[in-house]
Amino acid sequence: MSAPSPHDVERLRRALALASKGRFRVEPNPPVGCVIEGAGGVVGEGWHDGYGGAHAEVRALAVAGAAARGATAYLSLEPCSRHGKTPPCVDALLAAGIQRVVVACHDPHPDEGGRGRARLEAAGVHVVGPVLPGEGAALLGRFREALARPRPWTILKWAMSADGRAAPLRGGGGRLTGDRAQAEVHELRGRCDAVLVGRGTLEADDPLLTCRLPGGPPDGRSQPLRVVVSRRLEGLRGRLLDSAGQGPVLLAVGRADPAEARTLEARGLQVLEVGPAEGRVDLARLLAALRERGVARLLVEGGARLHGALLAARLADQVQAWVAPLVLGGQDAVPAVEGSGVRAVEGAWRLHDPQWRKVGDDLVLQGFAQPAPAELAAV
Ligand code: AOF
Ligand code: ZN
Repeated sequence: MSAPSPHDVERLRRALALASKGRFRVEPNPPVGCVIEGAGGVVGEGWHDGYGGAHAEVRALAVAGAAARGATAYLSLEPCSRHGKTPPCVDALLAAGIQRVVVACHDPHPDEGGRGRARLEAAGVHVVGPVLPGEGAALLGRFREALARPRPWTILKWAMSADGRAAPLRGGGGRLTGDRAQAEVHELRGRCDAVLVGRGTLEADDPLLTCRLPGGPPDGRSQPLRVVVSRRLEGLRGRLLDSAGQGPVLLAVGRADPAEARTLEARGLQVLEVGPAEGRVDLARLLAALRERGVARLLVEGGARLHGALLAARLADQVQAWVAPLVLGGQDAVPAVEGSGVRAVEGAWRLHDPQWRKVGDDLVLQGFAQPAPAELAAV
């Protein structure tokens, strides 16, 4: 019995709904959902809930336990067959004794190409699908686009007062959000391959940019590569530059004086010359260089000018904006985003699929900085 039934389609739609719970948490990975159903009904559900974390199948199988033996797995995406940051889901499905797998769509990753399906079938598992290729692929547009781009998935994160200010004075930092917000930001750092700030933020906030959750980064991940972007190396200082022992630090500059670079490298810091564009660091080249170094997910933590420049250059993919219940006011307060901005509301950079959440006393707004590829096609 392997043809899809209306019941199969219903379960797959549930897997697709579960997949979307991973939105904003897994990109550039695809969001994936899984439902496991035995003879008596659903025994486990799961979704990919964090970049670098367990895949949907593994989480659903953990809920199902022994009840997965002989059961059907409904997947929004064909299961992976290769070792990435986690072991192949095909192995987990086989080890659990799953007998039938129903998939919504293929995995467009060039290293997959139907291998997951072939391995399952070779082991005697019935594989059905792709049953909902259109609905499944609609969830994958951003993943497919990110695969094809020579830069990381780039998340801009800022915190601001209720009146949209990031700091009361230029060069004067200070934390606006509460402890729960802070913990979420540390988790986000731990789920990114690199964290980037501009020189101004280094000087104003003196950040360490490490993930300081009690157990360290989640899922046994390493500390992110911490990156400072500046026109020049001269005069760069701060706790970050003394913290190479806590994780890698990269100083990305337009031009690097060779003697200065050697001194900094002797302190365990990495130096990267990116080359200037009109007197500033070429941000597209910086992001491409980070991608070449294996950075697939990048968090940008300011400052306001860097955020403005990345938005204007369409180099941002996701925005996470925290709003604290504070008012800073004043002419000299620093806005969350600077740069040349837009001339009229009609030209504003829209955040797509916006999601608002309350975290402690703070609000967090997340959205995608670019329209979904399907929306683009419809234009
Ligand atoms: C699955 N289930 O839940 C997801 C899959 O880097 P990794 O190890 O997280 O692997 C990411 C790749 O795995 C991604 O490129 C895509 O091909 C697949 N995504 N596969 O079986 C999941 N998220
Ligand atoms: Zn997998």
